[in-house]
Amino acid sequence: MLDALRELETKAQAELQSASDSQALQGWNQRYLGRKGALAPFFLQLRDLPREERPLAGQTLNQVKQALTAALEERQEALKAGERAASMAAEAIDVTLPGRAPSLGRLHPSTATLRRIYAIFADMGFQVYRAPDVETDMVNFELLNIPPHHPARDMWDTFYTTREGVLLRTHTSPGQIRAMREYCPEPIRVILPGMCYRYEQVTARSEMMFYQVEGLAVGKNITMTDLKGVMAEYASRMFGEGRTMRFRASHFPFTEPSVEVDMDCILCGGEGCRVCKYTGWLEISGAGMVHPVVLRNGGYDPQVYSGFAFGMGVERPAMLMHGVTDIRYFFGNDLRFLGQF
Ligand code: FA5
Repeated sequence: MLDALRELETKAQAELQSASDSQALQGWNQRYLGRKGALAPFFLQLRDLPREERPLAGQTLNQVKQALTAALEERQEALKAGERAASMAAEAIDVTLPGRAPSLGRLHPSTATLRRIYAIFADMGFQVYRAPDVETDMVNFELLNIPPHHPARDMWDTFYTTREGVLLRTHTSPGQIRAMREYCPEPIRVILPGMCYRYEQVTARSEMMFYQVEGLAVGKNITMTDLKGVMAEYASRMFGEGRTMRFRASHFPFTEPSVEVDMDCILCGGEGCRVCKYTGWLEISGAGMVHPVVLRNGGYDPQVYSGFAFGMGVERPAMLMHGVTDIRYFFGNDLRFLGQF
């Protein structure tokens, strides 16, 4: 029996070494160590051996069983390590390859321009006041001295909501009313940035949505001179030192007197070129002294208080500064354009 056992062990060990996957190992386990495996009959035979031979035979049988069990575990470990090494080799990552650069976001040119404008006016003591994009007809028009059927409504036509009297604001001027009603009777020095909407033909210079920045100063003894000084300071900081300013008579229902503020053309210095349409001047803002009716609608007594207001676009100066020829690029969402800033 002992010889047969040794022979079995040698055969089993040899077979184990040639088992090359877990399925083969399972088969081997069943064949030798399983309940109906090759070792099982030896245990039965033990009972039939003469009493004095049993201890040695039993001991040897247990040794062989333990040796085979240990060999199986060792082989399983070795196979697993081999499989791990193979999968690591197959899925290896070359850490020396250059990575994929994440595309970096950046500020939209309108946002960047707005931030420059905020900084300039902040230095002059103007704080930012936020007013809603969705407005009422009352605040967008009527309280700004533009009653129904006023001809000025034509050039400031907009998009209407399904709710009667609620619309998308055509300019940032309704924010004047909101700021005045909030601060009255305190003096005011604010800028009101935000998106405006117009129902009009979209062209290279006109969009149906664009940013404006409104300015409003209300207090005692505020005059046109203050407006002029603020506009000149803004133009010099935004477009370069020593700008020449020009005020042209104009009309807005919510200012009296009203002006268009021009500066000398930043490209030709006033000589005349294609950008300034050979006039030598560039328009930078509509402006004027706050109309007494508007002051009163904001809660201020026009006999005691006065103020100036201005409203300017944001994309048009950005076009000038960056040489952009078509305003439609700003909200066309084309990364080839946006990626240049
Ligand atoms: C107004 O909107 C007045 N509320 C400005 C104002 C405020 C005057 C306070 C007096 C006192 P206007 O419609 O001209 O004015 O627009 C002002 C600026 O907004 C323009 O100079 C231009 O830069 C910009 N803008 C107007 N319409 C468009 C448009 N369709 N696309 C792009 N920018 C526009």
